[in-house]
Amino acid sequence: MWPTQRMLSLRLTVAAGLLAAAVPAQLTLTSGNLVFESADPAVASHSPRALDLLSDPLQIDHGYEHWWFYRLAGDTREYSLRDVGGLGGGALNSEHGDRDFFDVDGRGLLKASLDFDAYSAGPTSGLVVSRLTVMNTSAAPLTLDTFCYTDLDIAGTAGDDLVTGDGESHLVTDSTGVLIEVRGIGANASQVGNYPSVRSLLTNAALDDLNNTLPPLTGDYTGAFQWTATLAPFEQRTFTVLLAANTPANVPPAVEHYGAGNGSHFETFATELPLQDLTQPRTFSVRMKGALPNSEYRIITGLDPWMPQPFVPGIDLWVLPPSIIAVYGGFTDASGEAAVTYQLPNSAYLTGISTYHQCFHVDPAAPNGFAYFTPGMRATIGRL
Ligand SMILES: [Ca+2]
Ligand SMILES: [Ca+2]
Ligand SMILES: [Ca+2]
Repeated sequence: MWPTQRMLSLRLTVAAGLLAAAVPAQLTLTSGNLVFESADPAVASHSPRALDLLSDPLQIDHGYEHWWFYRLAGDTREYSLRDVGGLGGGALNSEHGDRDFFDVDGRGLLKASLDFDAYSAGPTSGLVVSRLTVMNTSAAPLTLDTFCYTDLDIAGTAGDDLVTGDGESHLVTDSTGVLIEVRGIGANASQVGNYPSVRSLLTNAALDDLNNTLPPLTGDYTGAFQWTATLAPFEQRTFTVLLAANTPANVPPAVEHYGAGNGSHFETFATELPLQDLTQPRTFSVRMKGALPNSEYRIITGLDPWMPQPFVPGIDLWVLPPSIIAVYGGFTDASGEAAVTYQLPNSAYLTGISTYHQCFHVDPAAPNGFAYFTPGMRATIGRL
C-alpha cells in the first residue's frame, strides 16, 4: 500500500508542477528600464488583474490593475477573461508574452488571444501594447462588446493623479511629472472615474456600458474603453490599448486581425511587432498555426487589404491581388506551423507603412474541398 500511495502522490505532485509551469503566476516583460507585469487570469474572480508598470531607473511602480472584459449580445453582465475553457501562452521572450483563451468561458462561441509587447523608448520611457484578438468560432454572427480597464497610480501614489485627454486617450500624471498615456485605439466609448467606480461597472452582476464620462479628472485614476463589433462566423478582430510612459508614441507599431477564415483552428499571428529601431536590427515574422502537419502552405504579403471577391472560387483573399509583393511557401512542420521572417531595414522611411498578410494550407477536408485560409493580418511599422 505505502509505496503505491507514495508513487501516486509523487505523480500528482509532478502533474501539478507541470500544470503550474504551463502558465506562470504572472507574465513579466522587460525592455531597458521598462518593466510590465500582469498577474495570472483568475479562475473564478471577475476582478481585473494586478499590473506593474515601471519605466525609469528609479523603478517605481505606476501600475495597479489592467485587464480585458467582454459581453455578448443577450448577456446580462460583463465577464472578465478568466482561466475557464482552456488557457495557454506565456512569455515567449523578454518583450512579448501572450495568453490564449482556447474557448472563452467554455461557451463554444469565442476564442481570444491577449498579447502584450513591451518596448523601451529611452532611459525613462517605453511603450506597452496590450492587444486582444477575438475570433467568432460559432456558425452564427456574434455581437460583442469588449472592454479594457486600467488603474494607474502614478509614482506609486493614488489620489493625487491628474487626468486630461478625451474618449480615446487618457493622459495621467501627477506632481512628479511622470506622464503615462492610456490610449484605446478606435474605442466606441470610454469612461474615467475615481476608484472603484469604473471597476465596479465591469465586475458587478449588472449590464453596464461606459457612459463617456471623460477627463479631466483629479484623484485616483481608473479608466476603461469599450468597443462594439459584430463578427461573422470565423471572423477575427483586434482591439488595442497602449500604455505609453513618457513617450508620445506618435507612430506605434501595430498588428491587427481582420476578415474571416474558413475554419476556427487555423490562424495567422505574430509574436513581435514591426518596430523601426535605429539602435538595433529588428525582424518581423508572419506565423501560422493550426494547419495539418507536413502540409503544403503559402503565406502572402501585400501592400493593400481587400474585401473578398470571387477571384479564386472557395478562397476569400484578404490581400489585394495586384498589391502582393511576396509569396512564401513550403511544408508545415510536425506541429502544423510555419513562419516567414522579414528583416526590417534600418531606414526611417518605412515608418508608418502597413503590410497585409494571409496564410493558406492544403487540406481536402476543408469546406471548399482543397484548402483552409486564415483571416487577414495587418502589420504597421512603428517607431518610438
Ligand atoms: Ca500619483
Ligand atoms: Ca456590469
Ligand atoms: Ca489609480
